[in-house]
Amino acid sequence: MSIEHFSAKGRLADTGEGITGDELQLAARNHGIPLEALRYELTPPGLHYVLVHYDIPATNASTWQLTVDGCVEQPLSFGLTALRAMGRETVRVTLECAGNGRAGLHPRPISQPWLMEAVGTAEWTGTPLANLLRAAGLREDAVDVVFTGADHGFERGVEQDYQRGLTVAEALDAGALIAWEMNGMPLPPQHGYPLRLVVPGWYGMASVKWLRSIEVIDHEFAGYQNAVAYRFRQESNEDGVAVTRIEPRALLIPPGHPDFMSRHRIVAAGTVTLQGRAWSGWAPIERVEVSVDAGVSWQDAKLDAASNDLAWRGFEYDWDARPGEHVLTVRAYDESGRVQPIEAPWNRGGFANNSAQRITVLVR
Ligand SMILES: Nc1nc2c(c(=O)[nH]1)N[C@H]1C(S)=C(S)[C@@H](COP(=O)(O)O)O[C@H]1N2
Ligand SMILES: [Mo]
Repeated sequence: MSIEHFSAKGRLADTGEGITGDELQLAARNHGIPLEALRYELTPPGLHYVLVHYDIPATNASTWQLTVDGCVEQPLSFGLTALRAMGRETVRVTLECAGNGRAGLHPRPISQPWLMEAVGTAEWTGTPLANLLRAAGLREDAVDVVFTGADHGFERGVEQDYQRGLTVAEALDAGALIAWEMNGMPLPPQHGYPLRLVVPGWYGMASVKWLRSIEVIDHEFAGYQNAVAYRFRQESNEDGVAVTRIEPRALLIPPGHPDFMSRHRIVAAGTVTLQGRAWSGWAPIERVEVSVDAGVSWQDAKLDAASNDLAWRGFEYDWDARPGEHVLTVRAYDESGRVQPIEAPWNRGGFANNSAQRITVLVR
């Protein structure tokens, strides 16, 4: 029996097929932000979403080494103390998993079954990646930069360390950080202790956790997570298009109180201040619209002051809630002209499904 036996290829759920045991197993490991925690501008670490492809590796900060080598003038190796001497910045970043929204697609790609909660915002402290690359000195033949984590596993039969590549231009210009702190504390194990990459504006897969190696190569990186996994495709045999930056999305903090099983909301009649947060990895948020009649009519929400361009922005809207059943929905616009769709187009990996959130509310 071979490794491929376990998961030869990605599968789509059959019509009407409920969440499978494999999906439940992933969902129980990889948790989302409880939507009420959108109330915190900075997500408390335990409430930030988590996505780990394999296992959280055993790591040791006191002996940790990060190497920078390949097409560089001077290969370098850093322990944590030496890395801290390379400069320190703190950046507030909203991270979102590229698979967020996957479980809402029809047909449903079988994988981590996110609804819409795979998001969080943290302040990451570390050294700018560009500092390290400049210290090592990029050679003329440098094309891509490959980031390798300490975690190891198998995916569709392919054995691998978790690795992602960026082009040299992306690595220098994206504002990426090699972070050792999250919200002023050492990284928690599940978020990459002791070191991780954070690539602001990009879907989470780019932000390699448990970072142990940065290798500059003279060709396009063809590793599994770039060339096979994170690509927009309609058919499994297509090359597809790389998944990169975060599409705009707005989420409401669900108002009132939930019904335990359905999570439908029960709200007292009167003025209800709806609040939420909106973000985009392409450009700052420009506008958020709210609909309290299932998308028939839309009103502008009031935006909070922007904290910075890389983190979500708060919004609110006063709703005159009348007795009866209502469907609330929101959508975000960014300054690049991107608008959040009511129904995002389908793709086989279930990536970037930013279809507008719908919340059913019973007003009493
Ligand atoms: N080494 C390593 N880095 C990784 C992953 C992983 O499985 N291994 N998962 C990626 C994915 S798909 C996402 S969405 C983010 C999640 O980051 P978080 O768990 O800190 O929210 O980490 C990314 N970095
Ligand atoms: Mo992800």
